[in-house]
Amino acid sequence: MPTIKTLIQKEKKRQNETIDLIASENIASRGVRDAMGSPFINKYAEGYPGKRYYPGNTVADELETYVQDLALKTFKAPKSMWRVNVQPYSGSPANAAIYTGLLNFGDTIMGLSLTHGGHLTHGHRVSFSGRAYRAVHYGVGVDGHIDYDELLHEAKQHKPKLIISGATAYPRKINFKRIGQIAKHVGALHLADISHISGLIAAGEHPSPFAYADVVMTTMQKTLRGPRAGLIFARPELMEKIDKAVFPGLQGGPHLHTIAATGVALEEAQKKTFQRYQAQIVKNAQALADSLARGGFALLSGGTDNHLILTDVRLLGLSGKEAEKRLEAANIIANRNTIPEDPSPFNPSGLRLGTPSVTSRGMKVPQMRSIGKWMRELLAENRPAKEVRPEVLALCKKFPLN
Ligand code: DSN
Repeated sequence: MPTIKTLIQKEKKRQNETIDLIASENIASRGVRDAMGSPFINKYAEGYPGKRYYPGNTVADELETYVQDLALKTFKAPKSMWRVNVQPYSGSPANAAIYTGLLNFGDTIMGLSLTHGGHLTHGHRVSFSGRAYRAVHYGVGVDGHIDYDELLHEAKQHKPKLIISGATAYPRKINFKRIGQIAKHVGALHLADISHISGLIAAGEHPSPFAYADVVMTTMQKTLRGPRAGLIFARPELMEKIDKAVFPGLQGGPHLHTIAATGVALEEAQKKTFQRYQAQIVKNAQALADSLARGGFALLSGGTDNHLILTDVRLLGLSGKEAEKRLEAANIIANRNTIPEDPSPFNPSGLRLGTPSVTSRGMKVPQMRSIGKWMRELLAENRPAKEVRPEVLALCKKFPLN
């Protein structure tokens, strides 16, 4: 019979002995994890600083205000132009709050299609976002880059109320300026969902959308290396509606312990080491992409500008699922992912690889070359997983989790 304690030990061991290439995952610091277990977990604080529905919230007010300031500072968003809500439980609820706050049910929204690298909450038919709203999509062209001309064409045709930029499986820089201009041109609001690349943006490794968006949303747990949470930034005139949609519209009491952990991650983001970390994430992704391309892998868009790589494994005679399984047998974790030609997300032909987690462990370019070599051996040369696994374990041992 397991106990939670033994399961935690088991999961810790699994993570320590695994190379994690899931692009949305990372390793939260000890400080972030301590804040999650802090006494803030005991407190209810419905409402916002200075306007709570429960007593005993003087420290909670101080906490939430401080974390709001840190969030604005992290993204160099001037207080005169931006407000932030730090209460969303995660990215999907944050997007739900933005839509319900700013739109009416049935309004048209437009986002990157899921099979081209978007997100379920950007209007996919199985998500509330594709059911409560009329969703239209743009995609990537044959070169794997977002087709901005198609985006403009679709936007002119469908006149969406909201255009969403941002992706979960797009390896190139996003031209937020162009999307912002298109949104203005058709009278739409522009929501930049920067969940995947927010750490890179905070460190200047990817252009920022703040000058070109009306609303910016990010999760905290990906490149920002924080807890599972969401942040919504908005122009002051939009924020009141979004605040009301978060609470009392969709959520109850804020998770103050998570807000405290968000604050720890954002304090960490002010440090020089954070800048270096984000730059290394990109260097590592490019080194891994290079090693895979040399080994004959087909990379969507030919490479990467950010933290992730998308590879089409059909040329290796594999499905995404088979590739995922073979890697896992050798303790390398990467998720199967759709690529543009896939008819549905159920049996995709792609594999998504990301470097935030391995970079947090301290791995650099030489280690990326080893990972690229093992992937080649496992997926292209049929080397048995039991031969590769001891080599993977030896590398993991050199780079333990914090
Ligand atoms: N599940 C996240 C990802 O893997 O990109 C998005 O929500």
